[in-house]
Amino acid sequence: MPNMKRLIFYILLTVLFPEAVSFAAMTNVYGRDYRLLNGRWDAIVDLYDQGDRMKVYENRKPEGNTDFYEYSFDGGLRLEVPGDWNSQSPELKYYEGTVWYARHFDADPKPDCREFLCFGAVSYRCRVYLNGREICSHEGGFTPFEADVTDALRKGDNFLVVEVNNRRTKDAIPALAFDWWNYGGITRDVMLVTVPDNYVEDYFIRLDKKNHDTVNVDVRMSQPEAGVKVSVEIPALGKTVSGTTDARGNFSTSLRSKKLRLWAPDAPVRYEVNIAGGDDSVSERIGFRDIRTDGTRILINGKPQFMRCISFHEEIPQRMGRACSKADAVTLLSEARDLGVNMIRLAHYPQNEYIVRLAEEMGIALWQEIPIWQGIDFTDNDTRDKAQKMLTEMINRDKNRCAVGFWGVANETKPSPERDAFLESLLATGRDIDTTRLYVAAFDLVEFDKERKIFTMDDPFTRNLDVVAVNKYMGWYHPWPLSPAESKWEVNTDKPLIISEFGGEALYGQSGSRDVVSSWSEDYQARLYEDNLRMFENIPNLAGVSPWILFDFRSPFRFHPTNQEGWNRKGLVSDRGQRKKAWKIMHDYYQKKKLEYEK
Ligand code: GCB
Repeated sequence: MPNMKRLIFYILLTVLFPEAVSFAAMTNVYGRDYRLLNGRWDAIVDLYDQGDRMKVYENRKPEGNTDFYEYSFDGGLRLEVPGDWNSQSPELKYYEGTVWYARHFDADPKPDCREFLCFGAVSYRCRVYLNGREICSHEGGFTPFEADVTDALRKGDNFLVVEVNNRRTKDAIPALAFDWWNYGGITRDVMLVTVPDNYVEDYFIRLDKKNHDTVNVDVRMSQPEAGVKVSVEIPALGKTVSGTTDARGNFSTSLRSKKLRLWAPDAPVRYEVNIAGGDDSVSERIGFRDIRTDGTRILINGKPQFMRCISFHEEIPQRMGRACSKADAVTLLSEARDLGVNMIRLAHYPQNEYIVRLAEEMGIALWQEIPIWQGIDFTDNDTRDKAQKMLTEMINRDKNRCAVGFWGVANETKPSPERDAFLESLLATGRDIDTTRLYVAAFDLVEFDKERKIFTMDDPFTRNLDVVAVNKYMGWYHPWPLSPAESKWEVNTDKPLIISEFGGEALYGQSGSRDVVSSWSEDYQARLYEDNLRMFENIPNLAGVSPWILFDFRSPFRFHPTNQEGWNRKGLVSDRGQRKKAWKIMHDYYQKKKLEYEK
């Protein structure tokens, strides 16, 4: 379509069908015709934010004898993409501010195709310039976004600049302080993706909630054009369904097969699914599973499950940097699997697709959340809009990943009318897109009721959730009011309850008293685990537990000069990969739970 016609078409599209263009990114970029723009990029560190004034994105070079520019991308710092900048140079370890990234790349745009620049994630906010022109901006450090660069892309050399800024602000998500490292940079893959003019922009393919031999299919083409042929094929089932789009470019249908086998943590079956629409086609492996609650139980495909969970940050401790590759995903997930888990809570933000896809392949269920982590300004409507966008971006990216069983909307928030309205809007946003997962949030409000001698929690918002989760650090932040065996719980007794965090710190190799918290010893941490596991026997609606955390992780919250040195030491595994004593206790507990539920 010539440029003018294309412009009119999109203006009309936006006016007539605003929702048709509201998707942030195309589904399944890794299934497309793409070229990675990873590698070493040139970089300028811009502490005082002067690059904008100098228009560094124009990349000007002196032409006449009187010209000069006080910047150049040539001959300076070079940074690896994907990657955080903090781990790439000692000067940048604590850096929070702006870095300009730049690189050249060659392109050969095809006729009748559209070209997109797709970013897996940039932390935290960015503006993208192609050949001197701003093409998009994005806020949010953990979700993907794309820019249609069909009109900006040149045959031959192109110059791409990304202004990245990771300064913490009150209105950001997360906000001013959080218990993990504020890594900045282009932290995930950058791709140039080529698709036909009218392409399969989005699809949602999942098991029907009632009939477990039926798969529901929604496909949306990028253009609102009726009569475009769409087909969805699952070769292993010998099934194809096809039809044509409606005036909005949508096609919905379902597919039945008595042979359909479901994905479950102990049997991670997935099927190759081919989606074709007009001249476009895209494929990927998709699994089908049902997850629901029944009273206080969580059922996967009708079978009660105890969620043997663990958390990790998207960080490789040995490198003190963000995890960003498939090899990193193997490192993190193989250690999780050895612990005996059937689920991971990806803390505290959407993690990269390598992790999500590999977990699914390995049969590990996932809880994925957005970083609504303490300190969020619930009175700010812009922050709420950002949260809704982040949630939408997360769900859209991973809605075809059956491993994801839980969408988390918040961690450790306190009741207030503003908080309630904010979180309710998130639940509404989520449920509008996806009703095939359980919605959960983690709270730290469980208190000991001295009169009744019982642990309780009063947060009416929890009624809106499918599953309630509680972070409770008995034996660490909270001394025991009673012995663990006497500690009874009465928290949201009508719903499944997950203990989403518990634990305490220990320095690997440090021995000390089993009774003294400040020994920071493996012995005290092991005792704390024994005590907590004992207490869990008194939680009638317990549907899963998740120790905090698998690996020691970098955190500016942790000042202790000898025991912490900038690390949160609650890991079951140290920053060097050594397993602490508590690891074995948790491992044995999970073996026992597995057998109990297999009976
Ligand atoms: C929490 C937070 C988690 C922290 C942890 C801790 O409750 O959810 O992000 O890292 O406590 O170690 O204090």
